[in-house]
Amino acid sequence: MSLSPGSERLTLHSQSHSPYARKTIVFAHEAGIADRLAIIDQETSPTNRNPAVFAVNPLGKVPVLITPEAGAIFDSLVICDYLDGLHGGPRLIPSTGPERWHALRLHAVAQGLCDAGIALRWETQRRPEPLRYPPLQAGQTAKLVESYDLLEAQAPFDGPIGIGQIGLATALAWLAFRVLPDFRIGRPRLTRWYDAFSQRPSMRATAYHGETQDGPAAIAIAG
Ligand SMILES: N[C@@H](CCC(=O)N[C@@H](CS)C(=O)NCC(=O)O)C(=O)O
Repeated sequence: MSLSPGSERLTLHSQSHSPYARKTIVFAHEAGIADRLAIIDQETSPTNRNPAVFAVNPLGKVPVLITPEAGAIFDSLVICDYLDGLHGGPRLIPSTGPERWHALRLHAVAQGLCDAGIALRWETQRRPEPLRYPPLQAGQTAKLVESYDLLEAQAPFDGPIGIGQIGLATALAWLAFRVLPDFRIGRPRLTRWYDAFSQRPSMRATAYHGETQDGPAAIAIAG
């Protein structure tokens, strides 16, 4: 495929089961520039070092976008912000006004859902069983449930599609994919919105697959 000057492909270090990575790819689809991304799938875990990812991000996390003018950029919101400057359509991250703060706040809740969901998975599945701490599991679950309730009551679902909705849809899809606490029960408004958003071509083209690859559980509890 030949691309016009200034439209060279950009390498995205990604992961087929990362909600943060999927957000950036759905964002590119919604911006009409998905063909600009050359996606490289990476496995990452804090217990299983991936040197190729550490070479571009000292945090060892994906997504990372390699840009011609600024080198490797992360995290997912920064990548979305960069991608938003590559297309001529309406901004998906509003640049001013209340729309900006509503969109970024919704994005922040979505980001927090992913963070809490990952922390919960550590406490329920990923950490060796003797090292799990039930109060932490309960605390992370509470963050998910409180956020679902807030979204059901208040989320602004009727505006134009942007970073908030993209982040939320990819977060909820990941929570369902990992069978974490169900956001659907008792939340018809959130469920209706999610089911409709999930039918968008950007979501249908980017379904999650794959398993987390943690390192061997090397620690044994003494005693
Ligand atoms: N705040 C980051 C989070 C990125 C992140 O946690 N990515 C996970 C994959 S879902 C990762 O690479 N984790 C590896 C690690 O924690 O070492 C973002 O929004 O991009």
